[in-house]
Amino acid sequence: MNAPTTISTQDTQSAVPLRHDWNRAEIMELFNKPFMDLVFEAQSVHRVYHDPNKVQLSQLISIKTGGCAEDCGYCSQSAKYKEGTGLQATKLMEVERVLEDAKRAKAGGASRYCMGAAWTSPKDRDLDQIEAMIKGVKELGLESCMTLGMLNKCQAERLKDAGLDYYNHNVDTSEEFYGEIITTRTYQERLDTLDHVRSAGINVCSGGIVGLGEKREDRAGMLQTLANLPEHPQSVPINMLVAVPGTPLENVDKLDPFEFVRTIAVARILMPQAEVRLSAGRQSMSEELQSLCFLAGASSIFYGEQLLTTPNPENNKDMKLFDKLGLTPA
Ligand code: SAM
Ligand code: DTB
Ligand code: SF4
Repeated sequence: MNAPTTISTQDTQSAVPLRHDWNRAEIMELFNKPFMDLVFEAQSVHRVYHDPNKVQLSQLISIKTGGCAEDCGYCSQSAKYKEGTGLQATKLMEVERVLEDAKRAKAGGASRYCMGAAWTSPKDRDLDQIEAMIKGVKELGLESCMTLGMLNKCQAERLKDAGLDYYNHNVDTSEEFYGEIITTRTYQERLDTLDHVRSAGINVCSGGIVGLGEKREDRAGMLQTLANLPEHPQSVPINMLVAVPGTPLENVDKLDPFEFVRTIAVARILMPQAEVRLSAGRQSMSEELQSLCFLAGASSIFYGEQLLTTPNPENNKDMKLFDKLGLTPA
């Protein structure tokens, strides 16, 4: 790692301990700081644990799209909103097609391949196919990540045995605001899945969405939940809502971009070691806004022209920005 010469990594890591006892007032105090102070603090913490000039690239694929029984108000894939969104549901993709796409992701420069399915939870009968995908992705020399909805203990252990590196399951927002967005599964059920993933020895990828119409207090609550887990998630995706026509949130007021940067900065300060991912929403962000996110401690992005069902910037556009900033992919 190319650590800055002014800071000795050994000494500074003990000065930035990993805490799991954050209270809401402390987190709100961070959010309420002058912007420059907050971003400076986040970048200082960032440099203790990360190379500030490297950004990790994760590429997504939707291995099973739409027709989902859940009612997440932001999501294009819920069967409840299919008349409005017009999204075509698909069956689980064949392993070979997934691996062809993974090869392209690897050739394009991604280091992690994230496979998402629009399920409440996987059916045991689908797991053989899922395991073959994990094994194939690993053989290509990519890190593997899955997001398949809720998992029980047994399913998490099967995925671990297949070699899965990361499992993504977001808390999405604060416990208080959660019921405004999703009614078909509880916050506690999400935390239970994270428990099963962690206990099985799979790295946890968990974050959420901002711009759902929540308050700053809710963004603080979401980060409080994540930071106070028994271990900080190894990856923390922070998504800016992609307002999809036909979903209940299509007309929600846009979040001020500076508030998005603040959310990244606070995530970085609370979870110093985690990969904080600048996730959905980059397609409508300026280069300057994305750069502020990197300055505030984002260490990873979703890469590739498609997220799950919505567009993402083209690879060459991202690489031009990396060149301008002197960033290199990790
Ligand atoms: N169905 C699985 C689940 O919900 O656990 C996995 C896939 S789901 C699409 C993964 C995450 O993507 C959601 O938890 C949410 O945080 C994020 N997401 C989904 N739709 C989004 C949107 N329109 N804008 C921003 N983030 C979104
Ligand atoms: C996450 O936190 N964001 C990704 C991934 N985990 C699965 C998904 C973003 C989806 C954005 C909307 C879409 O493309 O459907
Ligand atoms: Fe289904 Fe996941 Fe979309 Fe919720 S976020 S509706 S669980 S695909």
